[in-house]
Amino acid sequence: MRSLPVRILAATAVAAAPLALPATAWAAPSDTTVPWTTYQATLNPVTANHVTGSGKAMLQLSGNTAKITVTAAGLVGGASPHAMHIHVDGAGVCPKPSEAKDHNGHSSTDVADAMKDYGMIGTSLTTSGDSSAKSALDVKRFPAGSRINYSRTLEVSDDVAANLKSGKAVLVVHGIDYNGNGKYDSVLGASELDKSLPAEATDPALCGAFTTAQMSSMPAGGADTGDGATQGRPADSGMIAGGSAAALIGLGAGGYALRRRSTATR
Ligand SMILES: [Cu+2]
Repeated sequence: MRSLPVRILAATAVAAAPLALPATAWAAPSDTTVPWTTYQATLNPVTANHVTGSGKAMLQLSGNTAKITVTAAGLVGGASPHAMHIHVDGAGVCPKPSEAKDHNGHSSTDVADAMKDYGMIGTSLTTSGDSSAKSALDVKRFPAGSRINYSRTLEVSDDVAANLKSGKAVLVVHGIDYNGNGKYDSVLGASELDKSLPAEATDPALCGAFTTAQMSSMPAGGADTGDGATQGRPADSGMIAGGSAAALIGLGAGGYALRRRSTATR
């Protein structure tokens, strides 16, 4: 008579075990229901636009949620804003120097020239608020200055997610200094996107196509952890990133010193 309840209890315990035992592990499956995929892009200068800077981007995607970091150096400094977008639905490549056209008497590449290469704006990498194509040129909500250290988690459209997966997503940082006078002016005329802006403010400066990173999962610490696959050392410090960039573009010691000084005053 007494053994029956014991057996029932035992059976109950066994049945409950698969649910009860991995209690601490239950959090993990819900996190990985939609696994994170990591994409990275090396940002190269659009040389036709007299750009010498460089940078890199990393993006972790799960469903439509994207954690993205962008680091760059060697851009137009001061208060000059740099619109940044994920471009989609093009050929998934960056414009070549040979594709430059005449703009106001100067050979350069504007946004329209590069459209067939990297496509339309899919996501605006704003610092706050809306991040759709509607904010493409809302220059007050983009990073400004010669160096970019951007990090944000945002929602991307189905189209952007699909373009990332198919290798057609391209990161573009805009804003150039074609005539080297340290600011945006109308040397190349007005922007074809917004006549109230000089073309220098919207022409592409840095460009890189996203590719799937050579890693199965992100290490703890997330997107700001260096992956070792890009130039130089992990760029968790702006100075290190700047050093790599300066080395990449062959800046002399004088140029680097200048950059460090201007960074210190920001
Ligand atoms: Cu863009």
